[in-house]
Amino acid sequence: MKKSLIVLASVLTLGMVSCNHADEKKTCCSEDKYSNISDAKLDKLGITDKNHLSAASKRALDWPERTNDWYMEFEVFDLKGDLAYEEGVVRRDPSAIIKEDGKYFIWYTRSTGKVDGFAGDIDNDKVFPWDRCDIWYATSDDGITWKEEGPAVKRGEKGAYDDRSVFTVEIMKWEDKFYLCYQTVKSPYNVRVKNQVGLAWADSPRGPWTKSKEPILSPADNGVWKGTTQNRFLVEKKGDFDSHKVHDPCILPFNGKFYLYYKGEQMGEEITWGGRQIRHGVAIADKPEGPYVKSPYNPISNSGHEICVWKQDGGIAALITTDGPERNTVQWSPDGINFEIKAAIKGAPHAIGLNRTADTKKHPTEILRWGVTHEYKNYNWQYIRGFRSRALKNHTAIGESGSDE
Ligand code: AAL
Repeated sequence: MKKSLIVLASVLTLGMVSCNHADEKKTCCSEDKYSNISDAKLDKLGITDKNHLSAASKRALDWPERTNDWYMEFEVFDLKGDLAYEEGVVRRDPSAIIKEDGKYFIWYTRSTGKVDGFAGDIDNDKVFPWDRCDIWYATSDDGITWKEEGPAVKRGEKGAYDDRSVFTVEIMKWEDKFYLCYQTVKSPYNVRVKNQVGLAWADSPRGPWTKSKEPILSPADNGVWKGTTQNRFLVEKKGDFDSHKVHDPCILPFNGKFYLYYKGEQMGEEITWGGRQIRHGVAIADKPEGPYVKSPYNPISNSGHEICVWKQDGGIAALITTDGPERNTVQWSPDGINFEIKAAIKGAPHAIGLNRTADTKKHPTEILRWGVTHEYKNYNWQYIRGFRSRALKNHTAIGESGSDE
């Protein structure tokens, strides 16, 4: 009996010893990667004791080295003329700004009338602010006072893929031709309706515009709804990140091809630890009119909302706003596909229309120094506003020396 107790005790002790060793080893090895931190890095991050690193300090040590070249802060302001706020009219989701014959041009979503929602008669009601819209355009001499010029692209005939609404437009100029890409919805506009992307082209920014006979981009078809109730959260299978809607299209000529960036909405969308499950994708074509082939690397973002992309330093830069854990970051990729975070910002205006006339060689965020955005007065009425941004290098008090750019 005594003997067996001794054996048991030794087994337990040995076990404890080996457990302790395992624990020690675990602690020692996970700390290993932080053991060679330079004093300069500790000093920069303000870390008190490298032998007692908090989880947050470890994350800070894991961050890649970054300059503050991509950091900026924004302010928004009212525009004048026809784009000043007007109750009863929805003007939203403006395109980028281009300059032709000495005038700035923008295109945008326009509709009138209040929002009824989905509870009533969807065949006659207006279900969203962007329902029953056409694409209009406006011009300006100074980017502040705008003249509304009229419709550019209207909804299609009954039965066409764009018969219910055309909205959220972007502009591209390529070899003296102008291309508008935009979202389309076909009636009936219920909560499960798929949204597609259409394209129109013209020889002048004032039109006339020729529309593509078919959409140039459609949602993935590998999601399966559960039942027939109009509920977009009920699914048998969610499918790809863009199984429900392809939105916010923007085409950039890049590396001899045409990169169509877009926002995907997924069937059975969830609220995650970063908010709405929204991600971006890209589809690539040899010609502006397509055919566009979705990249096998999609989704190329894990966050974001309206697409805001531009060519920068030989690659593509993106402003990621609104949804997801990486919202409010500026990102850049050398190949238009693999994006890394360059800056985390306080927030940014939504649905930005970039200033495509900017000299992007001046600064990585020069294209965002000014532009257009939209704002909700309330759910019925949205209007287009201007924004400015500034790069920020110092945080100084009034009268303190040191200045911002
Ligand atoms: C926008 C865009 C798309 C959505 C809606 C209108 O800002 O993301 O266009 O459909 O909101």
